[in-house]
Amino acid sequence: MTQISLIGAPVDSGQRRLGCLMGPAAYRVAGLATVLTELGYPTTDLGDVTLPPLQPIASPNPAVDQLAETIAWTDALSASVRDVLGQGRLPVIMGGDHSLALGTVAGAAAHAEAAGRPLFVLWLDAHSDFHTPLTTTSGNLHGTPVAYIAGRDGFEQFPPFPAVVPGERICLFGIRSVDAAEHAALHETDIAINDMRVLDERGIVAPLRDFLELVHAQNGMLHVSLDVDFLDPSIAPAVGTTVPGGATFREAHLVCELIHESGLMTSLDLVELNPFLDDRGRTAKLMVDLVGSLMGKKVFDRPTRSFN
Ligand code: 4U7
Ligand code: MN
Ligand code: MN
Ligand code: MN
Repeated sequence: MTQISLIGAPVDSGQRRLGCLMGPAAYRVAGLATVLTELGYPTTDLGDVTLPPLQPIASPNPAVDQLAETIAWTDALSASVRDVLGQGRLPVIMGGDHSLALGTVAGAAAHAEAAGRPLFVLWLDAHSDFHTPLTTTSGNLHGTPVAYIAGRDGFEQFPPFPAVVPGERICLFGIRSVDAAEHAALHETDIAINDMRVLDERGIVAPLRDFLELVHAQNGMLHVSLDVDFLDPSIAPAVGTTVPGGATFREAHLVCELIHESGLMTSLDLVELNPFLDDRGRTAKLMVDLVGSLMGKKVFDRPTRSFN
């Protein structure tokens, strides 16, 4: 049975609305470890990663906010994720804003490279997060991790990304807010763009299976990065960057169930939960339920199609 390590990542430096740093505490209160244990996974909570005191770092783009903190989180979380994967365990990162993925995916990429396996990234999000520190106008670095992972220029102040993930191995899923600079840059890549228009037309199953089949065919590792704003704000209000028209309750569960059935996920980020904006914990509880589905909780046990 897979062993799980929960990593608390109270990252709040990637955007300006305070509160994401309470995310790890909210996941604990909502019972994440208990859900995993009840599903039969030996689960260890490693506690929260912390940062030493930092000196400010200036960016060539004056809009960029909290660069030193975000670089330090990148270093620290990359090391934690790499370490957990090296122990043969499944890291589940309890965020924290999405800038934490600069580090978590770097750690996964370093591990995959050492293991001689290709890393794939499934990005469940309303946004494409394809800015660089040079193109962002908001200055909020939570809008940049996909660009870092894909090896775009502009991250010279960050640790070099260990093994760039080619566009064919990245799948954006659920997006419905893409800035002009991101849109232009995405056109130059082979990243799979499953925006809501595509999902409305094809449904979520076919495009997701297409991607999971690629991962399976190449014996890949699969990092899943789940941004709360992937979900429709009517079911998941506790996020700073709500965008209407997101995944429904059942679409989100079905995505998670299909990922589980594939048996392919090797690391998971839970990001952008802002418990200060929640409605009696409902978003935190929904995220925990989705992790349940990702890890095999089902309504009814029946034989399922599998990729293995
Ligand atoms: B998230 C934005 F301008 N693109 O750069 C930006 F719309 O991790 C949003 O997906 C980024 O929540 C959202 O600030 C980052 C904006
Ligand atoms: Mn995001
Ligand atoms: Mn988002
Ligand atoms: Mn286009």
